[in-house]
Amino acid sequence: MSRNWWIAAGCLALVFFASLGTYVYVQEGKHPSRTQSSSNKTERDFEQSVITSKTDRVEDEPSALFNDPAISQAWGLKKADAARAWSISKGSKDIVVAVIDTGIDQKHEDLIENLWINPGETGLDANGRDKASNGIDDDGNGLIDDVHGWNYVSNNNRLDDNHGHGTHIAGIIGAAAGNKKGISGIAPHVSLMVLKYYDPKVPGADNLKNTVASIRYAIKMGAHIINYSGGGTEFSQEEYEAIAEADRKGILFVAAAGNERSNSDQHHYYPADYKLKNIISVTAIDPSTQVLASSNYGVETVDLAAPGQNILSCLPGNAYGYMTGTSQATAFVTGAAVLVMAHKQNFDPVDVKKYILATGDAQTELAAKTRTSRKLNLYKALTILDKGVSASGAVAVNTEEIFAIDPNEKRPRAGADSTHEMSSFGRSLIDAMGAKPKVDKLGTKQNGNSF
Ligand SMILES: [Ca+2]
Ligand SMILES: [Ca+2]
Ligand SMILES: [Ca+2]
Repeated sequence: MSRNWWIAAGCLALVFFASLGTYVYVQEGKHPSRTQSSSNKTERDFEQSVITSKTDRVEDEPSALFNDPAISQAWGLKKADAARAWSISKGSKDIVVAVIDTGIDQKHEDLIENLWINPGETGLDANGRDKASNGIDDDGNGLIDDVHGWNYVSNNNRLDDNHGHGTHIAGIIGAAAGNKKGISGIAPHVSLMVLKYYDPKVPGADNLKNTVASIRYAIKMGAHIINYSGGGTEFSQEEYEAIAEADRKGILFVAAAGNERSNSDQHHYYPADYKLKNIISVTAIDPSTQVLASSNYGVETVDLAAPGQNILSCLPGNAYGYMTGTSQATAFVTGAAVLVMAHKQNFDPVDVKKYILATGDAQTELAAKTRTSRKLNLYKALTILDKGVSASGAVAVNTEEIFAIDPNEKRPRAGADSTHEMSSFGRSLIDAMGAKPKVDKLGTKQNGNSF
């Protein structure tokens, strides 16, 4: 072999590896976004909520109900009538919510007491060592020391949140109340199972595959509700089947409608748009009940609206801050589902879904944006339940009962501003309820924007 041949071969190899290096670098630098490529069927991404401000302290404004200093800054809690709801239910540690997201700050002062604890990885093993850290898969589920959940990005039990999104979502659902720290979650009594499918520091991970694995874990390990504040435009048979399995196991799946600024009836967004009866698709509203310009909408595909603009919640490092998007709205509805499930045990997820949708406040602003024309109302979800549902969880035979107005609420006076009221349901909700309520029973009194 001639010397020239070796030189030529060496140059060729150099060019090849240099190109490969550039390719790998570009792949690693690429932020996963389903909008960039419709040909990549493996993409799932958390909603791009933006931290609009961040602080390690929160203003000291004690609440009459809870002593959490920042509670009065939470417009969404007021909008959803949380204070009155909490007089009925604050949730239950028995309700396990799987938060499939970017991880969590496990040491956050307002979250640490509400982390789910895997009973099979807790306590002492035969050698007197802590099962949570003994390096052994004590419960035989194939994962070592999965005490609070699992990191499917790095395939270990380290759940650190390198983005902030997952910690923020967890706080909205279940930050501790009455601890003189931070905020209160919608369901301050809850167990948060943490399943990490995305990490900005680990590029190239298969978000969809990690999502499906997370859903499977939640099913296997006994979650009651799955919160998924993310999605993508590609249908995935594996993801669909995992959520269908969750449905068969009685697990509610609350999904973000997405921040694509688009009509989901025309441009589907998954998993929110899978036609499965255990999924609630949630869009986001601002304090004036307008759906955010960034939020997806759809009178066929988006079920309900909930607060999603400038929502105060937890951030990594014992911090707090504001984020905006359908992710935040989704967490509100998940919190509501915890309250309903804790208040009425043995409820199946489809019942919980029906009640949360049916008891929302009907608003004209939402008629062209959602299936129900409604926004979340925590208090009504709990009080109307009391009137129409038996302790066994059987749904009231008379659906009018479900829609009945809370007798403690004042009706709007004649001549009062009623522009925010809806006089009838959208047809699709009636279909969803499986019965046709009388329209004249449905005039729902609104406090609207008076908070
Ligand atoms: Ca294990
Ligand atoms: Ca162990
Ligand atoms: Ca708190």
